Amino acid sequence: MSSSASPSPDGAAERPQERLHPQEHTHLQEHFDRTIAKDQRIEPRDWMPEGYRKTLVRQIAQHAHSEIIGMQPEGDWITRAPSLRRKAILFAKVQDEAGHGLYLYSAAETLGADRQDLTERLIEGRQKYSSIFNYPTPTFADVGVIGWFVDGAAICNQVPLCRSSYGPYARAMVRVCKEESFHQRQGYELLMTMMRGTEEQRAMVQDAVDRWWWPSLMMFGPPDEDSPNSAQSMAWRIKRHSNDELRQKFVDMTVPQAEKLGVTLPDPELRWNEERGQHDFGRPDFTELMRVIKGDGPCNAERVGRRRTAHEEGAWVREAAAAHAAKQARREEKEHAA
Ligand code: BYC
Repeated sequence: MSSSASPSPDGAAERPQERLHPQEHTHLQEHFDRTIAKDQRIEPRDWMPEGYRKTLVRQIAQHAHSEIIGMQPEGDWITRAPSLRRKAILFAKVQDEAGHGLYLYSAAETLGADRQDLTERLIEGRQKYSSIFNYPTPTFADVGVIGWFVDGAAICNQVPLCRSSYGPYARAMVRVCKEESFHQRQGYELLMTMMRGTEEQRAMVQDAVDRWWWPSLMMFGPPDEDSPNSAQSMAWRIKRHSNDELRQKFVDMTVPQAEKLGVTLPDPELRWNEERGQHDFGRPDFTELMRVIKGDGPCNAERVGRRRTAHEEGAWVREAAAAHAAKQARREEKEHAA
């Protein structure tokens, strides 16, 4: 944590009270509002309302935590992948997720958050991560379905975030989305291969589809009428579409892909609505979403426990890196003085 900041309950370091003349504050607020209205970017050095900064730290930290926790369900299959090719692909994908987490923690740092502090908030259950990563991966078909559904949902949600009003977040999303597209295709290609295989493999794919469909729809968050953050986040252009709009987009994108693959999506209410030009679909069980978010999903304890162990076991690496950086700085100081 920087010396000019002190901890606040949400991980967004509290900035020292700015002693601004009320007129100056009004001027800065007007400039901020104009920048947002013109669809231009807010950058780290720009003045921003405290609520805007805290909302970004909340969303970006949650997003970073999701990428890091999200390595676990698929990572479990690296040692058991059925071929060298599948192992190499999965390795690359899980590594990409680590990279996404790191860009996102860096983006949160530009807002004054501290990475160590954010990690501690995650493992103490004070910050959230996506509900989707609290479901188990009992078969290799789960790896394919995560790529198809979860990365597909991530693309729907994150492509609009490339136009988010905060510069570092929007720019991180460009790279992340390119990689998510590759992830989605690898998942779909894996499922295509399995569907061309044996009866048992086809049944495995259908079973994974049945288990992941509803949790994937829940990834988009509560319905719009129960989403406390959406209105303000959309006014600030942090979020560009509502949770329900993105859920609809995902359904419309996925239905033809399911048909081509030869699987059935487990929703008896799913049908094309000619009038709306979109699919009608059933309502996800949002009480399950809330239960999982609160920590009571099938794998919450396992996921957070593993993250805690990894963090504790990595303490010596952080200490060694800090000692090396301090030594380097002392050497440079000496060289300057000489
Ligand atoms: N899970 O007012 P709302 C990936 C929380 S990584 C858990 O609608 P908001 C990938 C929400 O935080 C996928 N919590 O909130 C990685 C809020 O609680 P707080 C992650 C959820 O922020 C590896 C409360 O419920 N993607 O793709 O306007 C492998 C009320 O919700 C969930 C991102 O993080 C949930 N599903 O909208 C493969 C994308 N839904 O914080 C793939 C960026 C809601 O007020 N994030 N909550 O205590 C977003 O777009 C938005 O934060 C959300 C929620 C749409 C998720």
